[in-house]
Amino acid sequence: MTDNYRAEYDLLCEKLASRGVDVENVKSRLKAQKIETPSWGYSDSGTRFGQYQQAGSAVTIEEKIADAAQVHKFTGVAPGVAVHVLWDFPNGLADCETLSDYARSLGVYIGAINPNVFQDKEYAFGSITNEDAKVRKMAVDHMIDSIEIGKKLGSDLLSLWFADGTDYPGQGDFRRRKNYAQECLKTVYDAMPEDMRMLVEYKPFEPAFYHTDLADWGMSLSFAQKCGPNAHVLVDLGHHLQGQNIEHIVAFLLDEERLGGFHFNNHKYADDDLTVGSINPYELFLIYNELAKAEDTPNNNPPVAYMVDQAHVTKSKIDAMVQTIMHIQTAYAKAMCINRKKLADAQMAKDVVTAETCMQDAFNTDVEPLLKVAREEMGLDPNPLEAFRASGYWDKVSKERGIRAGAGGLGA
Ligand code: RM4
Ligand code: MN
Ligand code: MN
Repeated sequence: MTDNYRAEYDLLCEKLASRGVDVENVKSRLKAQKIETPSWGYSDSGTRFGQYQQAGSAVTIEEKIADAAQVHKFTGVAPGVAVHVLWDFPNGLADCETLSDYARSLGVYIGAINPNVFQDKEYAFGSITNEDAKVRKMAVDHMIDSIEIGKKLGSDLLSLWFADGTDYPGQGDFRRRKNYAQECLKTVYDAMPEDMRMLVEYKPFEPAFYHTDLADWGMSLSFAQKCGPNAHVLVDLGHHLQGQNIEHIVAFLLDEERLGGFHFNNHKYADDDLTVGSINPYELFLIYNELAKAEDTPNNNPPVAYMVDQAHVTKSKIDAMVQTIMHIQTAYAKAMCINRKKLADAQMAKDVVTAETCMQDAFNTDVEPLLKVAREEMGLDPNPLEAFRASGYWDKVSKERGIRAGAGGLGA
């Protein structure tokens, strides 16, 4: 790509000014948005049919943090690294002693703490919904240990996903399980320090075949509301049925002041963990439209935690994560290019075509020059993916690390 983006940027500024868009404001918001990448996105992953190893995949938490630090180095907006307790800290707290300092030395920090109550054999019939009180306690204790890890690592986010569900009608009692879950969540909530937030993720399918106990945003919201003001809903984009209107859910949760954060990814069929924006960039844009609007007229919604939940099987891992950040920035930038006044007028005038055109015009705007200028102003290379590739980091670590066993989070 020729980089006369400055001239293109000037033209874009004129176009955006005519839409009532303040470009300086757009750039400063792009620079301020922080997106967390997941430690498990840098290790080997696979499908339920097999594990695939890549030369260079991270094994230790230190390697995962080092890889995440590269994504931050080249994008400037990804300083947080979400961690998965069992995969990253097999020895619990003992593994965390010097980790914050290490992360900080690389310019990043530890973000959301993800307990894991889905892999141990005890959880075959559920964790917080298990009929066996001992198993429920085991799950609660693990989450409370995870809070301690979070405190040690300076994290203020406890991010919860449960694989709980049943495979056949009659297998479990929905309401009894609901009440077990609520009781456990409240116990964990009460163990959090005041400045910690609980994020409750939902998923309508998988691994259970017949029902999942936290199946949708309404259930997460209900659990969160009953826990207290620091419990919020986490929207994982892959965790929706086909055709579901995610931006509507986002708007509703924002209005309820309970939108805690995102797990960004995209899906074609189910929870495919594809790069966010790769299948349906318009959906991502429409989600960002709700977020950008909420920033214009803030209520008491908590700060939204922007997190990525993608484990790439066939893409090169750091490349994919840099690309992910770029897709997110593109959607956000386009959402800020909407002519808000024209849209509001069209809505009032019941002019559906003009209203939709406002959305399409923004979505079809080439925001690349703007993103490049914003990056340049941050002291970054305007083309992060090319710059990362040219840095030689991946060649170096893939040679040094090679293919190794134990580089697995997911399913390893
Ligand atoms: C789940 C969910 C969780 C993630 C696990 C590995 O589907 O998305 O957030 O931690 O996968
Ligand atoms: Mn997720
Ligand atoms: Mn998922």
